[in-house]
Amino acid sequence: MLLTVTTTHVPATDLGYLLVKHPDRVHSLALPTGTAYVCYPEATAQRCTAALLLDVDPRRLTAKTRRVVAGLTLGRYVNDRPYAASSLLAAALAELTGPFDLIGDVHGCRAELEALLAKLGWTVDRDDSGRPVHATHPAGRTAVFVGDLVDRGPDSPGVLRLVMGMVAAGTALCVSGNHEQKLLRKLRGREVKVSHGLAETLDQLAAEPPGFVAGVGTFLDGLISHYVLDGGRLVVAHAGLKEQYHGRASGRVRAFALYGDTTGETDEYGLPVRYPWAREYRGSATVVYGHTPTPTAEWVNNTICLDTGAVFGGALTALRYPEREIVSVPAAAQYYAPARPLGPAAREDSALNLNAEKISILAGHPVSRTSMV
Ligand SMILES: [Mn+2]
Repeated sequence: MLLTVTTTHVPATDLGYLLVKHPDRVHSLALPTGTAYVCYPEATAQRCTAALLLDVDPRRLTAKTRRVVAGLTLGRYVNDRPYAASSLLAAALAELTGPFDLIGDVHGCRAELEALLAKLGWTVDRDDSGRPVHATHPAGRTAVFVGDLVDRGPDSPGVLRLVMGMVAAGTALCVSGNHEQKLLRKLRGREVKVSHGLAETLDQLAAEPPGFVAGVGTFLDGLISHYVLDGGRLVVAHAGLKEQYHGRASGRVRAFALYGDTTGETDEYGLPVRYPWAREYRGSATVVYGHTPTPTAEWVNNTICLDTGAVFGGALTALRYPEREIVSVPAAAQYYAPARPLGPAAREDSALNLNAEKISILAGHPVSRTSMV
């Protein structure tokens, strides 16, 4: 985090007295979470700027909190990156009030993303080859992607190029989906199972220059797992987030945000069973997420899933916030066959499979059928 303060009150270097930090020196202070630096990029009698840089050391943060969490089967996948530092950023963004255009799981459907942005009133900028690289909205809206930009679809690099441009320019935010995490691990040389549409993304990235792929790695590594926006009234996480986790940082919070409330069980399609956290949600913050494809985006207790299965031939869906208006474009094709038919919305979900029923009885509360991971 970087904070700068500038004064033009002559003599401007009096700022140094005010901060008790000499303008000619670089000051550093060790903190429990990292190191704080204060320096002066400019210090003249007319104009003086002090800069505070907080360099968070994620290893120091995680070393304090790392412990074996019972039941956290995904722990080894989520404890390897600076989630705690990210959480500081998640909370720091709470002052962003929108308006937002929140966009569901794109999964490489670049043409549908372009169509959706156009329908929402965005103007897409292109490079010399005609590829979309940036977009702006005349009303200054901010796009928020709920993650799973990549895999299965026809043009994951094209989606990344556009979203990376928007994020870099500050017209979009993006949380990480589970597919971003898996792609990042693959790009970092880790052993991952090339499944669920990752092979398509890797093939597509192989046609891109190494510099672009390196940029993708940096982008994915910088994605945090949830945002708290609009003064705490809006929470965005790929798989949703229950109230007690909002603005919090831990491996368990991160696992929930990326993968949902998994039980460790799988259903008859080999897909993970998840607790229907949204049906029990009673929080005041609106929670917007994706991850579980449903035929239509529906409100469940002040939460909404925007994944309407574009890559499976459904639609790409956005939520205008604070208007709470749903905007959708149909997919031009079914790009990928779903592992099982698209399930009903959580509210209507009554057809529990055997595994889920068993767990429901054991756990003493209802369980939803799962869907694509
Ligand atoms: Mn997902």
